[in-house]
Amino acid sequence: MNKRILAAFGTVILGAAVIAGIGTYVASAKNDSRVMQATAAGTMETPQGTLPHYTLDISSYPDSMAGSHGKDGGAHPGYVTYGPVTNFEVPAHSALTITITNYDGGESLNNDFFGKVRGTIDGTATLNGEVIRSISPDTVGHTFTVHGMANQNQELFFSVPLKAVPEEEMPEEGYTQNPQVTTFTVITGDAGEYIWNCEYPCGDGTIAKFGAAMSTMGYMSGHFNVVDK
Ligand SMILES: [Cu+2]
Repeated sequence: MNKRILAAFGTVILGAAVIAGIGTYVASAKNDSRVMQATAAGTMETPQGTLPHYTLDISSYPDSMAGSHGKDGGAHPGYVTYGPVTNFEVPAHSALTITITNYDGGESLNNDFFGKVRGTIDGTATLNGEVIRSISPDTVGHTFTVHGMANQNQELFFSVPLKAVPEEEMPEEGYTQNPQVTTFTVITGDAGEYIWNCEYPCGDGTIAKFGAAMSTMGYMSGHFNVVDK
């Protein structure tokens, strides 16, 4: 094999190893044991018939001062974070409506793939009440992305981009009065343990902005466990 191909091959393998390493790290990190249970909300008509309906209500913030990491912001007051917790437990074979209130600004994804709403009922979400299928990949605050295999034949994938709060709406102190509210519904499937994370590069300058908050459990990632009720 010629040297250049060999080198390119090596880079790909190294990249794959790094990604696999991050995945393994995220899956094994359990430094935040707080878990939010989905709230029961009757039933919902879905393409898969009438299903039990549950809701989750979470937020994303430009720093860790909202209280979810302690009143002084915890170990990393400056880290962007989801809150009030980042570990979720949701019932299997149910319709789950997730509402995420984003108080953070943002910029460009490094992969437009995550600008689209994926894996929700109808492939849609609502943004501040309006139906969307995607947002511009250069106005993304964060994403909420669940992907993974619970075992060989069971996978769960959905990903929803959160619109960034415009720069001029981001106050110097505290949080904007005009957060971006995104709501979407997914069908959970079989019980299994999954991981969610944000796919917007919102960490600091390390690891191509996938370091810091992006690689610390409890900020931009967490557990997403689907359980039999
Ligand atoms: Cu993020």
